[in-house]
Amino acid sequence: MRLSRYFLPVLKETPSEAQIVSHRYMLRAGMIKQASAGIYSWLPMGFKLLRKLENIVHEEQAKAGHIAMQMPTLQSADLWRESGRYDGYGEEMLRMQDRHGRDMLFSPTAEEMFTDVFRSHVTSYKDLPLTLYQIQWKFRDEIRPRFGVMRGREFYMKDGYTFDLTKEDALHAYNRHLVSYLRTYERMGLQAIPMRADSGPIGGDYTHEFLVLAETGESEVFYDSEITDLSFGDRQIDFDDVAQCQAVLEEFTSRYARTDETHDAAEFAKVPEARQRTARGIEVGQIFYFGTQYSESMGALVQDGDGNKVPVHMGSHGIGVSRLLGAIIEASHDDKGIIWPEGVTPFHCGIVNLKTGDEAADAACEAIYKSLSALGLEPLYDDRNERAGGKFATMDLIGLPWRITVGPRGLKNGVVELTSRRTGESEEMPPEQAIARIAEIYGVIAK
Ligand code: 5CA
Repeated sequence: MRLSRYFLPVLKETPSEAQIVSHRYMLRAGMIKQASAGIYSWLPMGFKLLRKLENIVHEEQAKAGHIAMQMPTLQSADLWRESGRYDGYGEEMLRMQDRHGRDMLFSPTAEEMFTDVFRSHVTSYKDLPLTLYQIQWKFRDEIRPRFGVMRGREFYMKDGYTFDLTKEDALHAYNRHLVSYLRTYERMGLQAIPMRADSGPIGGDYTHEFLVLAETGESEVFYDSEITDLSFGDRQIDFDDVAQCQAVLEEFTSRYARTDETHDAAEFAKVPEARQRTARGIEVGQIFYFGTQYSESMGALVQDGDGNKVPVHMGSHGIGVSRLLGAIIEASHDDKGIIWPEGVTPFHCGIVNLKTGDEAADAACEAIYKSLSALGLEPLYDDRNERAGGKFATMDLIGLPWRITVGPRGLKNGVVELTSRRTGESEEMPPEQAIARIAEIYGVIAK
């Protein structure tokens, strides 16, 4: 993409309504624009990033054997009356009527819709296990939307629903989700710690929230510092292997890690004092096994091996996709702007032309741009006729991890400059070498 032809409405001033760094940078970098409280228009770069995160989620879900589909955002109230949740959901549910006076709502989550699809089409245990999921806009009329996409009213969520014959199978589905989520967050450059969560009125021990540590997080968290040494890395997982998934779950959940909702001071005191940590965290996902609550109230029954009709065991598993963008920025920025991890960056590499109009500089930038594009990478070429300082400030703000700077003086010596956004370190080298380095970083073969 050539910046002169892109739509990147960068703001010079820091918007006064933004209280936290991710909100400020998302507005300043032209990623989002508030449409009304807690509702945002996703401008091209924000939209591109949302798609990147969504793709990572889809890829990791596919590896775990989960099946994508899509539900409508507007749903009939009748289904929610069946499950008993329509009246109880309260003011967070946005309710409306259609022209025939029928009660409708904008989906805040989708247990009912998925249970309804399931009961309409699945009748036998032979079709289990089954995990269906979607990535779809949700609406919750939050009383205090704030911090930009962190606590929106409209937000983008991956929500998955598991259907199993037995509790044991359903717990494997739970473990599988935990493992798959760990991989998903790591690919986004995040450490998200599974913490014992509050299961609310339904009860049970089987719910974890995933929290990214950040000063601006909304939850207070308590944990054993050993947890932050764990990393999933590139280990190979067979998602059908019950013992393997269970072992990963135990590895990542056996140490003390809880939010203020489930914090138990007496238990925490058992952690050696030097390892006790109190911090703040951003909740980027939750997994939940809830048994047969919905399948019983909505009649989602299957025939078991003995010919009896039994309610299926269910779980629901969510990732806050739009919130994740804010969380990544909170975890990865400096005072000049965002620093995208390579796995999610909107463009792989920036190209800054220090002297647009200079024949040699224009030609060199053009050649680098074409070579990177030919490798299947997406460079962002700042070809505007602007001061170098302004170009650098924009690149730093939007946070591309790598930048190639091209100017007439360097070209006389046959070199361009390759700069890491994270370390700020620059190195001079011939253009071909800079291209090869970028190709290597992103794991493509430079021709
Ligand atoms: N049905 C279950 C799981 S599928 C569910 O709705 N879980 S949830 O309420 O925990 O939401 C899942 C994730 O969505 C949360 O972990 C959080 O990351 C994100 N989320 C929830 N509310 C908001 C909001 N108002 N703004 C942005 N993200 C949100």
